[in-house]
Amino acid sequence: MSEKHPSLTMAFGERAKNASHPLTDYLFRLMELKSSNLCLSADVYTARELLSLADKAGPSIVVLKTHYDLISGWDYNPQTGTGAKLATLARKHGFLIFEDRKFVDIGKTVQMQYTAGTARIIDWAHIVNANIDAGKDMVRAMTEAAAKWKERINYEVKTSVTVGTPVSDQFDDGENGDDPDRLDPREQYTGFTRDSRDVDARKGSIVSITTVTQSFESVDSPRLSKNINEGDDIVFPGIEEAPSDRGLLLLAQMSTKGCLMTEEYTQACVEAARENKGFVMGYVSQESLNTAPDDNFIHITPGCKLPPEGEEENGHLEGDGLGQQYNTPAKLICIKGVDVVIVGRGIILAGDPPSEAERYRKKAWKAYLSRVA
Ligand code: 6AU
Repeated sequence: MSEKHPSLTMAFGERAKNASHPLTDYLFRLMELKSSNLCLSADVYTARELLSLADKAGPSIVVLKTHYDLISGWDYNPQTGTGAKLATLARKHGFLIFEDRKFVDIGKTVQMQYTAGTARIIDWAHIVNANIDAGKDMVRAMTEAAAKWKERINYEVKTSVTVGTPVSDQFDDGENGDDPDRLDPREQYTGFTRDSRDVDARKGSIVSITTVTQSFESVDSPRLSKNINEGDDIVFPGIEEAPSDRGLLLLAQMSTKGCLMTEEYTQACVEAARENKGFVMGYVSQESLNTAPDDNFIHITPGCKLPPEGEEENGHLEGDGLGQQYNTPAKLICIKGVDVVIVGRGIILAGDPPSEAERYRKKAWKAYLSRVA
């Protein structure tokens, strides 16, 4: 890490102006607005706890980090489920959602894990992260998947329904039956009603056909309009809604004892970030990796804890006994040069998590102010 890199002394508001990713620009401005560079790692057990914690700690944070797969009772409904509820809280309190999925696989598999399946992570998480052990092509695969998704959600679904008398070739069961696009409910669905008196339907006469055609119409709002219910559209004052762009953080270094990520691996992350600036926002790392003159990546850092209130801040912090190691916000932000600290158990296990989140917010912000002073 070069101590003199301009990103270490530049205010977040200034860095927003040079950001190559719309979400990084937004996040830097949000950080200035809320005087916060705190990410809460909401590693709790149930969806109810997650939503309650997000609502209560929301005012102190700029990023809420999830591990959706450790939450019991996660509701997958795209309109009313846990992801949609988190998105509502994110708009209300002004924070971004970061699903800590640590993707690592061949490009095609990762594209599917990111955009499809039960969780449809891309629909509700502004940010995800990836371990690029599989190689840099995986980052390109995710970049392409996110671009396709964005193209798609920027169009609102328009539905028209027609009912008509059938003509014989309209009910050839085999026709289009193998076309997967036809099965996508957002594109086209055709259903038909058989005469209910014919129980086995073999000789049934078709009395009506209902065709539901859905077309896409361009909309300006960055949000997924189909996910918004009445009363859920409160937006945090002082800044516009987050852009609909999606962003990636590369897991370049880990906080754990004996981590096997080599310097060569970390350097490959730096190259992948520079090659995919339109999608990669920055890194999950333990220090600043901005070295080229125009590097302006954001660094989000776990393994952060404060000693209990009133205790010496420069003393040694115990790990968790399972490999996790901790540093204070002051060390990570002022000495290591990272931008946002991620805190999980330091806040969650406190007697009063929202006020502990506020204590971390103040400490981390003070460290940032002294770095740029
Ligand atoms: O503050 P903690 O130790 O309770 O939680 C730290 C959180 C956990 C980890 O899965 C995550 O941060 N994490 C990561 C991430 C964010 O990718 C990388 C890493 O090197 N160390 C780490 O703890 O949810």
